[in-house]
Amino acid sequence: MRQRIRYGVTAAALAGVMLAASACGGTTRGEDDGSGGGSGGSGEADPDAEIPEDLAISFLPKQLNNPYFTVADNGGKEAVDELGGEFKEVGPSEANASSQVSYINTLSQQGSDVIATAANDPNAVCGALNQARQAGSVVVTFDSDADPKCRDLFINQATSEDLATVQVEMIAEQIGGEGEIAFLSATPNATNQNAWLKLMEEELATDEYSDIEVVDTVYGNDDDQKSFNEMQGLLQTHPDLAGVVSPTTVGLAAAARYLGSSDYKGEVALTGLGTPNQMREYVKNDTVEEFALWDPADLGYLAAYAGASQAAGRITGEKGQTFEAGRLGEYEIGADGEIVLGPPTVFNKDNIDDYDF
Ligand code: RAM
Repeated sequence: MRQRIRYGVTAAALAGVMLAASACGGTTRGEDDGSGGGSGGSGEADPDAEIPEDLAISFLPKQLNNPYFTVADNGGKEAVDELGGEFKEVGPSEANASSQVSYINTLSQQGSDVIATAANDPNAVCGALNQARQAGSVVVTFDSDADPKCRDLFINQATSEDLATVQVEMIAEQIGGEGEIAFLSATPNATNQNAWLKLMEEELATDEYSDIEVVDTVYGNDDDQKSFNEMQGLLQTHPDLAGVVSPTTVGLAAAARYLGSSDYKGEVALTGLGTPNQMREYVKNDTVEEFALWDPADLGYLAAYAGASQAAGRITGEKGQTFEAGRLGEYEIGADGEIVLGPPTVFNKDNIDDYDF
């Protein structure tokens, strides 16, 4: 077990740090020599603070064995290696609402300096995350946020509005602007998918899309077999279905597998968010025309740099602060501690072979 780093500061300064920390519900570990010092989200940032070499930076994805998170966490490892820290990846095998709680508790007990996690539920993880913060961890959510009260920073893959718009535009185009569509989502509690679903429904309710009707939303729970079965169920339940949007890499790949070997191939459009490596064969065999994603490795990489920067005191989570994220360059913190990676990429036959993740 890793020993917690103690603040090497005077009693008066320490009292100040603790006051600031208790006001915002979190503290971070500082450096032994007192040159860096931790910050709890409201203290002064020191952009020149050294990032300590031995930071323990742990990744806790929604679930292990999801290729998307394997790539994201490996991006995190790349950053941690560059920073000379200790990387760890732990996580549940299923993306249930409360499946991450015991992992958060263990990481906190082990003295992880940074916990980078994609929340399966915005609230179920809250108590454990806040306990970890009180014990000194910086909590960075990436991919899927927790309640902002329970984390320091959120690394969003793109703005939720951009992700909703790109998926609505793709499905509208692929079904010729009219017909019934359905959503095949991840888990019912996922913060990220729920945000995108809400915005997609709002966009589809505007005049521009008045000829498109959303007839169903089903949940594959980011489980391959359940997603496959749910796709089959959608097609059987709605004989007039023109298209399906699956805003999850697990759901989209499973749905494409079902669609590609069914009589619906070429009749029903399928799009959403997927990894190029999982979707390549379905794009090449004309099951799927176009889908979108960001680079998951960049997302993990940015999460690690952001967490390390906050643990070092370079940033405190305030809007407008900036930090260097290695090969990705400089990023700025937005409202509510949110940092946006960048716009999504659309993949189709023309460009899919340019990507390998
Ligand atoms: C799945 C997960 C993840 C989501 C991607 C698009 O891998 O649900 O949270 O961001 O799909």
